[in-house]
Amino acid sequence: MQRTTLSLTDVEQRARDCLLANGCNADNANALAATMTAAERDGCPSHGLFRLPGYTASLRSGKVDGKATPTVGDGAPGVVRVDGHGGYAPLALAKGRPLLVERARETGIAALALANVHHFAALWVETEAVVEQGLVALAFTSYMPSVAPAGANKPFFGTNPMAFGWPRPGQSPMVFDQASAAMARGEIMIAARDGHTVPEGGGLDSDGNPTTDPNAILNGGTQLPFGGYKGSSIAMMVELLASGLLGQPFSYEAAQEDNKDGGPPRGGELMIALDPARFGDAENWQAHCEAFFAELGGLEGTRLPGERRHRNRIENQNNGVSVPDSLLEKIAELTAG
Ligand code: NDP
Ligand code: PYC
Repeated sequence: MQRTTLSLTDVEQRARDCLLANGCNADNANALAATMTAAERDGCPSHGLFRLPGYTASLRSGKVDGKATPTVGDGAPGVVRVDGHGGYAPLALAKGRPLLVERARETGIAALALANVHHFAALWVETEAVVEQGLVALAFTSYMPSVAPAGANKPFFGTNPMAFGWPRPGQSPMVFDQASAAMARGEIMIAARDGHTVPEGGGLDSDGNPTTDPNAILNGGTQLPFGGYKGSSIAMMVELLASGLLGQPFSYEAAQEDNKDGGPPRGGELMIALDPARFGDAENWQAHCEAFFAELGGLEGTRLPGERRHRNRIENQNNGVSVPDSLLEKIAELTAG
């Protein structure tokens, strides 16, 4: 596959230009372009420019309002509610984050309840933004039916990621971010695009047989949860927290209302932020937890989640990122109209 190396500035500019040409206002285009660029920067291409054709499709079909202005309100002293008014999640997150952080510092724990948003991104982006303010953070969002619950062979749960972040003042925070599927759907789509197989355990074909063929999983088959019934329960928890709790569509309902344009469905996202100085070890939590990370890191073969990303970040900020030419051509076409 032919590829071209782009600076991160160039990545962000191409994303922004394409979104502006297809109906986003500047606020939404900037927030989405920054989110995709962060993914490219950290070596997570399945949630980088790869998502731009889907975002564009959802603007062109009118499913998503690229000019939406999210509004921030109170659900309770510790619950910040943001209505995305049918726009994309990144701008709604940016609008709600300052109050989430303020409330978590005031009360020790606060939640951000995002409604009426379209989420198509990696969750670590918003999780890290809260953790960088010195808070512990969790994030959950649902998707559209992609994953068979334990015991079933048809998709019902979304790929339903959850992220968890821990602040490490003075150094990169620890953030893990994982689908409750064995693999994110984006990774399976990239394997299909590039003609690769996927690891065993990723999915079933349309007859319910295990397969490593990404096309068989994507076209009539199903993805599987990670770790069997344990991942299945996590996927169910994410549906309940990100959809049921917030009055937003479950994955199966999101699919029923979706126009199948290839862009993100409407749904919700829950973030929870905790102030680590308010739970019993105000003086020593940081040193105590750093000692824990040191013990963990001392075991041969281990690394912390997020370390790969932070290594990529340094490398890619200096040297740029390599993007398939076929994707760049598609983006140029979409930008031209
Ligand atoms: P991965 O399985 O690639 O990675 C999951 C986590 O495990 C990462 O935090 C990763 O850190 C960490 N990790 C990987 N290997 C190790 C290791 N050897 N030791 C310690 N930690 C490790 O991610 P997924 O395929 O599950 O998900 C990819 C992305 O897809 C996520 O960003 C997710 O938010 C996104 N997604 C979004 C959805 C949406 O609806 N918006 C739906 C589903 C997924 P590191 O990055 O440093 O490797
Ligand atoms: O990779 O599973 C995925 C995904 C769904 C929505 C955004 N990413």
